[in-house]
Amino acid sequence: MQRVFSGIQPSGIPTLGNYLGAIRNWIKVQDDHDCIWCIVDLHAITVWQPPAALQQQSLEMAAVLLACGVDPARHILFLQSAVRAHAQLAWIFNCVARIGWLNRMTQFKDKAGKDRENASAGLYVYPNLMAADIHAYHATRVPVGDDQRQHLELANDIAQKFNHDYDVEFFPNIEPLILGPAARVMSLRDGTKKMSKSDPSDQSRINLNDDKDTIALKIRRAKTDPLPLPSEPDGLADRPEARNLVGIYAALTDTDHATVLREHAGAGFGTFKSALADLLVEKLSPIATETTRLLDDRAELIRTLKSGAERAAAVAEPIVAEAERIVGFLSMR
Ligand code: AQP
Repeated sequence: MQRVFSGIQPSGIPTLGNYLGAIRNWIKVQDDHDCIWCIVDLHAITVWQPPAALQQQSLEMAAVLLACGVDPARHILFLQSAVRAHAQLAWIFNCVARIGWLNRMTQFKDKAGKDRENASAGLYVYPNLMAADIHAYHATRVPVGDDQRQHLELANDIAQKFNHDYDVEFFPNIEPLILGPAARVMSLRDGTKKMSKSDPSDQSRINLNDDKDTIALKIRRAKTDPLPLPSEPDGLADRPEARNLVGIYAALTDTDHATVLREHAGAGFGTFKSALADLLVEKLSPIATETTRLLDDRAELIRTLKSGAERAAAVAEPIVAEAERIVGFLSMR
């Protein structure tokens, strides 16, 4: 079976965007892949996280992932900081990747914003750590959204340069795992901005632990325009907020924009939002309920993460030890 690696940052409660763009796909690939699911807290601190909040968010992330259907018995679920191999390999990759490559990464530009000089050095080398996350397990498949594609190409560039510089065939090529059309969910307050768990406005997103009244209220307040829904997807071209809500409906029902519009053409947003809120409650309420149940037993969550970290380390440590040997580090073992 191909080995899959994917990570999610514990930088807040995961959102509907994380669910439709990533987590839902994780569940789908578990049947026919050997999966390593990582809560990437090393990545999370590239942006300031209050320490107590980071601990709580890490546990909440574990609970949400389990509630969504991540299977910690057949696969591996763990916290990145618990497996030292990630940081060790990332340092080697910092020395392999070229500054010019990192300068081209659009996510750094987006996340650093205008105050680039004040961004952490960690945010800048984030793609090197992501490459290390994957290569530490010799994973060959990574489920990615469009926003991560550039990072995956960089991970392959790093592997090739490492193999070339040290004259080895050690790190394999990674291929993106494409699972149907990418579901990119946008902010409920601004249809041109992606929905993010760290957006300062809670109204901009649906959190996977929102209760049904909160979901209904957020959808009712979601920004829209005064026009009714068109009958064809072309009619959504200059209407980012309308397109976003239709896209969410389509993703939740496993259809496309055209199918949703055939059903709802001519409807005003009052009617459509109410149908969308009902659908969201139907799909997300079981996740929220199960998350709350899992969070009630903190000790069991920690046990699951500890067992995951031990199994992850058993895979990654020999691979990273071999990379260190290739580089020329003197072994003290
Ligand atoms: N709005 C989104 N639509 C579709 N997919 C999304 N993802 C994130 N937001 C959306 C996908 O979720 C996975 C995990 O993301 P992450 O936590 O590692 O980082 P991120 O992409 O930066 O997610 P956030 O929610 O925006 O986090 P913050 O606010 O901390 O920056 C990725 O596969 C991503 O594509």
